[in-house]
Amino acid sequence: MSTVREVTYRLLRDLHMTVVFGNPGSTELPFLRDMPPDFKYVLGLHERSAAGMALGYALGTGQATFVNLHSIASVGNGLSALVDAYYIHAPLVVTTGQQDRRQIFSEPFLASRAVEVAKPYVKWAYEPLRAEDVPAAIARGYHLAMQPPRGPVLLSIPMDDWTHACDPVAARRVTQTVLPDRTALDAVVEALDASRNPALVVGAQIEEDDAWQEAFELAEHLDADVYEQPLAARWTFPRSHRLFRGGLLPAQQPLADQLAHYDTVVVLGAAIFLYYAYVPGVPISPGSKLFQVTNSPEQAARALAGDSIVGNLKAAAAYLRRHARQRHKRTTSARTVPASAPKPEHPIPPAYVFSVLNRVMPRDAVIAEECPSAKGDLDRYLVADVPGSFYSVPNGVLGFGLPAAVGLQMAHPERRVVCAIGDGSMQYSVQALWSAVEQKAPVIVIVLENGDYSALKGFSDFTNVGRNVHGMEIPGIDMVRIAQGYGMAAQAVDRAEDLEPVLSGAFRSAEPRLISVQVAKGGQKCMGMDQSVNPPNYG
Ligand SMILES: Cc1ncc(C[n+]2csc(CCOP(=O)(O)OP(=O)(O)O)c2C)c(N)n1
Repeated sequence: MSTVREVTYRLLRDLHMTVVFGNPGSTELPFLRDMPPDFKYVLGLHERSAAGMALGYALGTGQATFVNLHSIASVGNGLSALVDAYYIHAPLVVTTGQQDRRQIFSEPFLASRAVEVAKPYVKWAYEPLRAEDVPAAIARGYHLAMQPPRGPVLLSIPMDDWTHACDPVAARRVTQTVLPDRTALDAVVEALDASRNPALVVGAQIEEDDAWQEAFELAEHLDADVYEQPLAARWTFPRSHRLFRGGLLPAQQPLADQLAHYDTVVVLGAAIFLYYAYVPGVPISPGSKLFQVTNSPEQAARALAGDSIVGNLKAAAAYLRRHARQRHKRTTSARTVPASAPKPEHPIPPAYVFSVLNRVMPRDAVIAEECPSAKGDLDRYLVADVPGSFYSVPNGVLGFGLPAAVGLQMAHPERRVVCAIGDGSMQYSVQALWSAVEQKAPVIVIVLENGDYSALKGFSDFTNVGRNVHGMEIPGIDMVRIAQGYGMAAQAVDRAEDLEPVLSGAFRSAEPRLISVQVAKGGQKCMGMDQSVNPPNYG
């Protein structure tokens, strides 16, 4: 009879989870020993980086990714990656070692309560009651992780389980497409047919449900203006398209004002709505009919307004396109990058960095973004028109960008991944630089070095907290030497005229590279908002 370990490796192979991202400890060694040669182990030097790379890999491949973390450190160090995976709907099957069952009662060294800690941020957290249930639990976790809304699951596995005898577990097929209610969609069709000026809001789930083409065709069929959800974790509509109107602001009244002009608004695959700073108001103005199509029953239940339809985005968008009346094409011209190109000043404005990057990067480049105060500049100057081009922090927890970029690059060897990241953000998962080198993942890391936490200063200004706050400066970090210390080629740029040749050189090279650009401090606006939107006063 086979062992739990043997059955598990067979199952992982059958489920196509042969890349294992992890950081090992004594409680994981009985699983990790003698890994079959068709498996690949990707070492992260910290659980945040290991799980964060897995997250990028899962998003890039669209498949569940297997993660093996250490004991309670899985949720101690790795929890923020699980939080990211939960909010961005990344299918991760995370396993973590537990102490030996025969002594667990006495709470030995490395006893783990990971299951209890992880629960709010995973779709399922479980420690099997019997060793021989481990492979079946992994299969169950896989199917749950892959079922939209996708997300992480966590399994805690006692270290003595792997040698137990165990029956084989078949990799069953479980469907993942839940069709939306047609009668409910007919109500949306009716509203669209009666509408004078409809708008669509596109959200991250469009990529999750492989609905990019259907959403695009629906927008053209309706000739509707298209907005990106606030603080989009994924861009899901061609940025240069004539119907594209940019992102929604992440606060109640300003967002409602942006959409007030439309009599019908259909949100495809996003929350209603994702806010940041509290600005009192209404979710949607009384003159606009609001609908949401979402693959998440939970998101539908908590929407602040509108009628929600739960189900697959691809099917819903195709249905709406087939049944709603086609509208005449207005004469709107293609959206272009702002005509006034930013000037090459000193220190270099972030807007200038992104205008140059947009000029030199391949049109199918993948962007992993984590540059809080320069987010607006990136949004204005980078054009991405193909699916799977953009990923950003899903719930405000920094440390997402760099490991996600490495995982995305591993998933897309034929595309080039650029990580645009703040010098502060970089520190939360900096070890992923080493993994990029080890994996020969040619990610280009552009650090926006401004020596402070500009975004927090911007938030302080916006909310009238003022600037008398400790902990806002981070001088003296040498990103080039840190990258070189991890074995990555790196260079600094502090003159605007050097930027283009250095960036072009990075794209020509087939190696990972870090470019640290001395940029002007940001903080003029808070996620695109200034005092004109009536912010709260915490001063
Ligand atoms: C894990 C984590 N810790 C702290 C914060 C709070 N925070 C939000 S923005 C920010 C500043 C980030 O600095 P940097 O990456 O240099 O970007 P900048 O604000 O300068 O644009 C911080 C610390 C956070 N969001 N996540």
